[in-house]
Amino acid sequence: MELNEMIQILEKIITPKRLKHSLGVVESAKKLASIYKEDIEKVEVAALLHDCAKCLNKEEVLHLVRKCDILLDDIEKKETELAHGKIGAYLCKEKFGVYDNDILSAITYHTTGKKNMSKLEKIIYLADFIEPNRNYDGVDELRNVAYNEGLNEALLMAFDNTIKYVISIKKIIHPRTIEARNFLLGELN
Ligand code: DGI
Ligand code: FE
Ligand code: FE
Ligand code: FE
Repeated sequence: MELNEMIQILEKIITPKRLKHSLGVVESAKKLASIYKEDIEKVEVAALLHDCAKCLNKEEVLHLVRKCDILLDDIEKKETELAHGKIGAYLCKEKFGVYDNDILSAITYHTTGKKNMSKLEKIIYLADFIEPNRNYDGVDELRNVAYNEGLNEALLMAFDNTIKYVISIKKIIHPRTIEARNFLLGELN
């Protein structure tokens, strides 16, 4: 399927704002892919589709999970926001004809990260944080590190930001987020 056709389907299932964000992620992810030598076509598809399940509500998520044998852990069932990666990977196959396991994994883990991430997974995780429409304290520094210092250095900052944010709103930190950060510290030294 061509990217334009994917965009036409996305327009029906996510909001205009979410589509704008997704196109921003495509832009940032392509930039990272050219710096860090990753397959541009995989990066484009993963970035464009990463949030395809973001606009489903909790009922829709739980309905799909029951109907389609999608396995969520207890935390993902409780905080369904954390499930939009797994659901998104399912929709990639069902609605977009995307079966590439590298792409599906990058989408599955784009919210929590995981230990031992591939380059594609790291690029999608980071591009989600630094795309041009994002605006939060520290975003310019994160962009600078991502584009000029290294994927792992930027990724550690992104995990630290996320973990602090999740603590500040008193929500459960998914163990994958912690494992991702701890594993990364090993890769950095
Ligand atoms: O879908 P996006 O908004 O573009 O970005 P995302 O998929 O990275 O989701 C970000 C949200 O996920 C953000 O509100 C923080 C939340 N999040 C990330 N890791 C965790 C988490 N929320 C909880 N409760 N626990 C986590 O470990
Ligand atoms: Fe997301
Ligand atoms: Fe993210
Ligand atoms: Fe996103």
